[in-house]
Amino acid sequence: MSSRVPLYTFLVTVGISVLAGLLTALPYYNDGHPMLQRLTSIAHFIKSPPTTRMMATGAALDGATLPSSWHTGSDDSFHGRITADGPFQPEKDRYHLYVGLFCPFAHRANFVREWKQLEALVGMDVSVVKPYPRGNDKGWPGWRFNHKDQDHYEGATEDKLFGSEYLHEVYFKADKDYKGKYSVPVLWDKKLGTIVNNESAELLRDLQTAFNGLLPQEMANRTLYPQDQQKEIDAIEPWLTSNLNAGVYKAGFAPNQEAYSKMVLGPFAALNKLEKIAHSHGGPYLLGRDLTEIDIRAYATLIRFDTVYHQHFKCNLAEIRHKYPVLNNWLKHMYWDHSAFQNTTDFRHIKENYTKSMLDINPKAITPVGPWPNVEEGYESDWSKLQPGGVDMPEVVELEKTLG
Ligand SMILES: *[C@@H]1O[C@H](CO)[C@@H](O)[C@H](O)[C@H]1NC(C)=O
Ligand SMILES: *[C@@H]1O[C@H](CO)[C@@H](O)[C@H](O)[C@H]1NC(C)=O
Ligand SMILES: *[C@@H]1O[C@H](CO)[C@@H](O)[C@H](O)[C@H]1NC(C)=O
Ligand SMILES: CC(=O)N[C@H]1CO[C@H](CO)[C@@H](O)[C@@H]1O
Repeated sequence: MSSRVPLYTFLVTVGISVLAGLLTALPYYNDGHPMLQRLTSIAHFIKSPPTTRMMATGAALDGATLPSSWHTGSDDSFHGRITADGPFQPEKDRYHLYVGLFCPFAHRANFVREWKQLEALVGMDVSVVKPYPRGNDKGWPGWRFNHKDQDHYEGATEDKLFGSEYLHEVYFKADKDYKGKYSVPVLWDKKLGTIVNNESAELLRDLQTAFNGLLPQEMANRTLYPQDQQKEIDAIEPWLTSNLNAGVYKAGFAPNQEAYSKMVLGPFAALNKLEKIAHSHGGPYLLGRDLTEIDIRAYATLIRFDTVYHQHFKCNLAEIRHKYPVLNNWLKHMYWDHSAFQNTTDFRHIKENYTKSMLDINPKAITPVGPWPNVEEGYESDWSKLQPGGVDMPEVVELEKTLG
């Protein structure tokens, strides 16, 4: 018995090494087939050093203990928060943001970065992926950076931290066993060498306060979630998210006529309601005198509405500019008079992502030139002169009554 154990161990070790060697080659042949993706994650797991594997289960790393809630769940997402009691502490020059300028969800985090001047004040730089190609229908190999081996795309950047070619390389640096999507935004911690968070709603809320201790008082005072408006913000967010922010995608990606005809109502029911809410508050922001999360969430979808969703996602019951005078007036003001909005808005990235990478929707990948202009000019600062508009289609009006 005692002489067989070493032989047995030897054979098992050789077996595993050969298997690991074979699997190592797999990522390079991965075409996104579910079976290959599983094998690829196994390969990443076997190749990963023990510390990386431990990280995923919440073990100690660099003296910091990562909570198990940080990176968990069936979708493998990251939910870390920057807080003084760690492990992700607010520090200068410690964090880096990855975004795509096309993405309305990444737009939220990038907006806060600009608005709170986190680049200048705490050294939070940004890397920007190209808007296309993303890869096959399973998302492999995913978003690319500007890279010496690739065509340069204006407004995209290199991976400023690692010089990666693909965003998936960043995800695998955080977790070699990563099985989720390679989505933006991603907040990276240079000190612990891992992803803090990739959830845009959490980043929108957290980034606006996370670094307040390091900011000048005037900047620290800026909040998108003011105490006296939290109740109203919390009441609006669920229907706004589901019917508008995600609603345009539900219409655009509807698999058949029946689903589309139903889903196209949601965005307009939400816009009808938002138009009235904005009007009742009297401007200049959607909820009155202060900029709030609702402005950021609405902006990210509305700035893409006439330019993309109206034609590409067939959300064509109305354009913002023709049927929603209050929202259109607000949108002009946000875009033309607030550089944190304008600086984070790039219409070429936006239009080309949708129209050049979704070949089932737009097989010839021809990008429509209009509408002209992308955003109208001429803000009316006296909101009492505005009459709220909307879509009066009976099905939309019925749905609107059920929101909130
Ligand atoms: C965060 O990552 C998970 C796993 O890939 C993904 O399902 C989720 O959609 C991501 N969040 C965002 C906002 O992209
Ligand atoms: C910041 O907010 C506090 C509390 O509202 C206020 O007292 C203070 O004057 C503000 N500081 C600046 C610089 O805006
Ligand atoms: C927007 O970009 C301009 C030009 O680069 C810059 O001067 C301005 O400070 C930026 N705005 C914000 C809010 O960062
Ligand atoms: C924000 C957004 O809609 N991004 C899209 C860009 O294009 C890819 C397809 O290649 C979509 O999957 C993304 O959702």
